[in-house]
Amino acid sequence: MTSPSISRRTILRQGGAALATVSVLRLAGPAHAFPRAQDAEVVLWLDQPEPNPVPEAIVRQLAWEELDSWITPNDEFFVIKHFAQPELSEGDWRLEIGGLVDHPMALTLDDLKARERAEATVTLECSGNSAFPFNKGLVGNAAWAGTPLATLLEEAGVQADGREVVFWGADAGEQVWREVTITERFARGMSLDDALSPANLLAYEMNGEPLPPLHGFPLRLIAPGWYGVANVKWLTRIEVLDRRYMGHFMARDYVTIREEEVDGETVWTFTSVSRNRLKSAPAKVTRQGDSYTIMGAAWGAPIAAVDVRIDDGPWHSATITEPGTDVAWAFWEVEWADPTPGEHTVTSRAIAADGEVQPAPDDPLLAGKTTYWESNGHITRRVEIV
Ligand SMILES: Nc1nc2c(c(=O)[nH]1)N[C@H]1C(S)=C(S)[C@@H](COP(=O)(O)O)O[C@H]1N2
Ligand SMILES: [Mo]
Repeated sequence: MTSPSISRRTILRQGGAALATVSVLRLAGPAHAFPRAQDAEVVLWLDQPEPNPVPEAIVRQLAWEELDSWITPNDEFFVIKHFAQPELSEGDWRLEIGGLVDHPMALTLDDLKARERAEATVTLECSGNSAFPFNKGLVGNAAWAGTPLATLLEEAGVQADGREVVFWGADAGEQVWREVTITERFARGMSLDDALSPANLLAYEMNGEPLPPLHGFPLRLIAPGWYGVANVKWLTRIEVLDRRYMGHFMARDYVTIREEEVDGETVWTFTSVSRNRLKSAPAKVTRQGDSYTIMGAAWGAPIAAVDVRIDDGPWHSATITEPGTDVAWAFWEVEWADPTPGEHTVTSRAIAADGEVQPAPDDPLLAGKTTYWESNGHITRRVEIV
């Protein structure tokens, strides 16, 4: 957490006065996915993230202007934790598999590593990302390695009445349900069908290193295509139930409430945060001499195209510079010809391979949403051209 990028960002966050004098930042280091950024200057956004009010929960976020590689390095990958971080030692740690299975198991990390190895590059986004001025960077892309969940569940022998698979973390905290105060562990459930997806990994490696403690050491679930919350860290138990699991993070928090009109009547619907939604974000504006480029990312679905607009002007097609995959972000860029000096807004929208378009903030789907989760509307950033 003392990486140069973080300390530099901390400096950038020290308010508007410092920003006004340091409105341009010289990029250092390799620029793998944004090659033209090599010796370009980054023009910092005017709307820098506000100070994080919950440092114990949002430990770290992506600094968009520093994005220069398709893979997010471990020490720049955002961190969300809801409870105090558990200290797990590899020696004592076991993964239990229990509930409605014929062969309950208790596996060591070595047992898991001895099993079939699988790798997947997966973008994780917290479903609370970009809902507030302080959380603009709760997204990252990493190469995860581990063992497939499905084969392990098959070996455990899920019984005929098994419907749901619950993933338990080692972390816990106090919650009040009605008048009862309990100590609840972080846990998330998935239907058996969803859990058996061959894409799901029990991951013990992140970008070629053992899973870092902040990201769930020794083991976490990686559920490609699901919002961050489904990817349970510090995993200790997998349990098969015959009914849905309704813990805090399924049924109270991470619940999206929408107001809808059905047959002329207003109804509110409640859904648990699950699969990713289509989204994009402008990452940075760079300048080389007099020419400006806008770069960004798009994720949440296989990306077919990205459009960008300046102020209230027309949409321009961006060039996809890294195509991404169905579960890993794409990168894009577009030239910004002759910007006029002064303040401008930059907005992007992603178009998925199936034709779905990232919704505008006034789309009924978003306008009727009363909770902040799954805020996947167009993102607008502000920039000043001097
Ligand atoms: N055990 C446990 N797993 C967890 C969490 C947590 O608080 N405890 N937070 C979840 C949420 S809300 C997100 S967005 C992702 C963040 O993963 P990261 O910190 O590795 O980026 O982890 C998920 N898994
Ligand atoms: Mo999250």
